[in-house]
Amino acid sequence: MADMTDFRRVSDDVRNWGRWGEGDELGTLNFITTEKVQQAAGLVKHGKVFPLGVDFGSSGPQGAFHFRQNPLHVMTIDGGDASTLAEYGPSWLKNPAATQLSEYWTSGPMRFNDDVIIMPLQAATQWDALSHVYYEDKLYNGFPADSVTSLGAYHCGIDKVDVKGITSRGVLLDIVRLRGVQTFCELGDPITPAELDEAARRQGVAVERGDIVLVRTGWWARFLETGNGAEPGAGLDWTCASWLHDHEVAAVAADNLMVENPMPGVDGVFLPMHMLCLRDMGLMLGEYWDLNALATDCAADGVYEFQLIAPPLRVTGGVGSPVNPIAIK
Ligand code: UVW
Repeated sequence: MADMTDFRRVSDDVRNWGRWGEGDELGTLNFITTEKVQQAAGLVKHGKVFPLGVDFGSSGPQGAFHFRQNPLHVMTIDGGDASTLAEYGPSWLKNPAATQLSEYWTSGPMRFNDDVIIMPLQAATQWDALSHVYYEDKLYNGFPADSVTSLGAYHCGIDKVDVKGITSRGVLLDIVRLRGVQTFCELGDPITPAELDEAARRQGVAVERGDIVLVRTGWWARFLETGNGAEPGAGLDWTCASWLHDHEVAAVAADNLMVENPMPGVDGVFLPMHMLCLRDMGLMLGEYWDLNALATDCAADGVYEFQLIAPPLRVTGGVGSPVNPIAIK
């Protein structure tokens, strides 16, 4: 197994600090040029739309890890309020909200419902911002780790990438299909750089500079069958960080919970690929993306490239964001 010496050699190789300037907070999204956005838009041939986001609700994949919960969604105004106020009148509860709502609802037919959601930004389909993972007190581009405070990420927050959309050419690499497995790639053999190359070769697609690469491991399909959000499956081996670097990829996303393989490929190091991608390369990771319908269509028409549109929310100082990505062919 690799050790910290191997890890440090790779981290030196892939580090993009200073590549786009000392103040850069976009990282590899800099590979997405105006020409790239144009090229991606040109991939829309049929108007077929594939939403890649999963449900944000109580049946989501969280719960096994005690530090993350599924979204808590509650109604704050609903039809019951309208009926009760009509029956008991505005002063029944001595509540200024009730008084105000009755003013809206005394004349005319309009009623409305409101709701609130409380959730970790990492609960379901998401982008990891560059400030999500760090080591040795440094974020991407050498920004100090303590610039992420209780007020939010001063550097490398998700709000900093808004200028990029995020949109580019998306390429699906379907490892479920490559391995010929029934539903998902079980824990055991991590997905290697050679397999990414082989998937691209067999699918007849080239991974190019500025692409957003989507890797299908089948994990989400398995979760829909079992409801077990803690079941580990095969993810990208940590050496895939070098592959992503060499291909000058803009971002990578997968249908599983952490993109990378859960078993450490570097002795004693948890999430080495997160450390290399987010902190050293400045490459964002997307997790819990539902790639099933897109993969079915790609297998049917043999086209594994598309326009991908995946803007995060502008959460001020957020270290991640929910997203409902869309692939369009
Ligand atoms: C961690 O769990 C630290 O990261 P992620 O949610 O990106 O897998």
